[in-house]
Amino acid sequence: MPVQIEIRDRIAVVTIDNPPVNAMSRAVRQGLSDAITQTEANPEITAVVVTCAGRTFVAGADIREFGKPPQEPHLPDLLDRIEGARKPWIAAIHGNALGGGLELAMACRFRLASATARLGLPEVTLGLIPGAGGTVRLPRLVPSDKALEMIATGRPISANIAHRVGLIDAITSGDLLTTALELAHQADTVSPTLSRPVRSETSAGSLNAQIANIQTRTEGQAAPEAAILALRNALTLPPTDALKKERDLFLSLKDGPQSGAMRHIFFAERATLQSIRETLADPLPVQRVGIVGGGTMGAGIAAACLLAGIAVSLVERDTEAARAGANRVTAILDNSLKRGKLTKATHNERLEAFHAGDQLLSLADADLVIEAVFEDISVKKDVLAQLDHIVRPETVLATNTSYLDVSAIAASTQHPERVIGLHFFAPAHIMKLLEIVTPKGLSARTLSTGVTLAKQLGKIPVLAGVCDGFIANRMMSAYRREAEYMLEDGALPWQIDHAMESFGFPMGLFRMQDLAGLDISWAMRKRQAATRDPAQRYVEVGDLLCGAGHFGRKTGRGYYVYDDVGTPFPSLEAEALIHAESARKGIDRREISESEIMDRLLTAMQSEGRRILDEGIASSANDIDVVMVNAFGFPRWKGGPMYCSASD
Ligand code: T1G
Repeated sequence: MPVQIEIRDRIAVVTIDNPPVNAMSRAVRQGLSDAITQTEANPEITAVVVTCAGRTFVAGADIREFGKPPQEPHLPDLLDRIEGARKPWIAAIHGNALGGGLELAMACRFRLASATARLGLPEVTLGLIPGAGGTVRLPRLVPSDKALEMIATGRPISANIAHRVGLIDAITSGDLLTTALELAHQADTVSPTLSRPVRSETSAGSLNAQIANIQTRTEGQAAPEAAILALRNALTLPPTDALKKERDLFLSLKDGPQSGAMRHIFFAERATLQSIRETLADPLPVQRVGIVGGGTMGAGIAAACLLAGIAVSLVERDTEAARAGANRVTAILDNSLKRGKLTKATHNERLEAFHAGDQLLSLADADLVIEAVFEDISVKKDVLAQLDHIVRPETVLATNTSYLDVSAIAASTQHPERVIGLHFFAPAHIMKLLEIVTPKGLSARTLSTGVTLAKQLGKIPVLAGVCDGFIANRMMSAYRREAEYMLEDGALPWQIDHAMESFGFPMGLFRMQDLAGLDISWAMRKRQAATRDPAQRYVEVGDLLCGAGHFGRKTGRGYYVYDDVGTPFPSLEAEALIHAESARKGIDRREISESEIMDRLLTAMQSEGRRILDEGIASSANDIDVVMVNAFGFPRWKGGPMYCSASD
């Protein structure tokens, strides 16, 4: 039974036990319904404490039920019964109280949380809004600007902040249930949430400014707009009217395309290891990671490991480079401290676990070493050849290459079975995607160690076979090629970028290339020149820009020109060059609509995605969607290129 009742000293303790996250499934809702009936009918009981077994309070409705017709008892009705119960309910929260879980807690008379608990309404990240009273109860407990932020962004808050703003009534560092039982007798003194007035500290002006900011940042997304409307209703309408409108908004979003797409990505991000779950061997425990190369990537990877509590030894070619690398790493940790992501004590502890130097020998005791040196296969092979003689036989050797042949790199070492590709995305301590590239001969233990490290770092691991660009950069090359064809056919960079940004990409392709540096893809094209199919159409615009020294933002000029604060403006020189290339190739330029631009880009992504699947480079179409959403900002509310084609 997912809901148990136990009576202690006239207090009913209702425990929800539905692993792994105590999702509010139908069985749990039925169990709670029975608990309400029983506790109300028992004259011995004076109050009820609702708590959860396992690692967390209720983490929300059971998202897996959303694709099916809603089943009774419906959560809103259940929570109304709890709020109206004669015996006051007390929520004892640990772990995460999210979505329907926080809504349950807000329907209770009193909320107690452990100091490490987190509370939030993340429904917008699933293309939804709270559907069980969350938008109506929250502004009665916290100021409306905090309510708006929580509902419209989905970002959870800590127990400390929740206590400070009034979302919870008490925090405990002691035993949660014991404290809840002690406080249960106070619960009767607190009025039911819906009977309270909305908190009105926030002025209409600042709320409207906050709303405008949210609308700008979430343009094209239905859920944040609905969240704003639901909150406005909560602030202006009687609770019962606001609740009805909230439920209608929730149901319309739940059956809408954007929520379907976002739920697809939610589960796809958690299923990327589906194909190897049964075959994962015991991983090598990773307590200390060695990193060779302290540039942007090496330092970012070092910071990611330190932030995850893993000790790091970073090695550069000389002391000056080692110091520069160390400074990059400490700057990231200092920023995490400043942003409250680290306490001072943890910050110091992480710095103590970090060493930088110029001796590869210092990596002798590393459990896993990642090379993040210059993207040249001979340089990488040389580093791994030296490490072969320095590290322990079982130590895993990883390359961070973004497109080079990992099998060839592995084959150049004495123990290829322990070599793996770990392709991080810049900035490595922030980007969640990690491509795990699996060369020939990889041992099960090496793969399992790489996967376990990815999870320790809080990354989304996606398995990729060895090919030029693995999944991410190969997909990018495909739609970049199509975009460049359109430049010759009649479109201009800013038109293509606008089409992509209107579709939902945070930044268009040409602006992104200018930002990354046009010389990076130029180097790749020069490397591929010898093996390029001469029959394949080739666009020289990028090469000509680079040939003129225009590498994008870093040189002040690329497809765009940049003012001294980095604002991009269409480059007339690039436009003239594009027109000249069309003329040189005898192409009659024509208008290309934004819908055609997106159709051609999506088709290029889908065709390359199907080739990647046919070649076994990706395990599933879902993995390709996860890569595109997490590497290049494909809009989550569109689900990814493969999802788009499936739902067309
Ligand atoms: N429903 C069903 N399954 C869920 C789930 C949920 N809400 N949350 C997690 N899982 C599964 C997940 O798929 C995975 O399954 C396993 O649990 C562990 O998850 C009515 C309408 C809670 C922070 O959006 O954010 O309430 O892969 O790997 O890293 O108004 O899970 O093992 O088979 O993520 O420790 C609102 C979603 C729902 C929270 C834990 N709630 N979950 O992270 O574990 S809508 C959410 C999370 C709602 C109400 C509305 C995270 C987590 P498997 P995990 P984790």
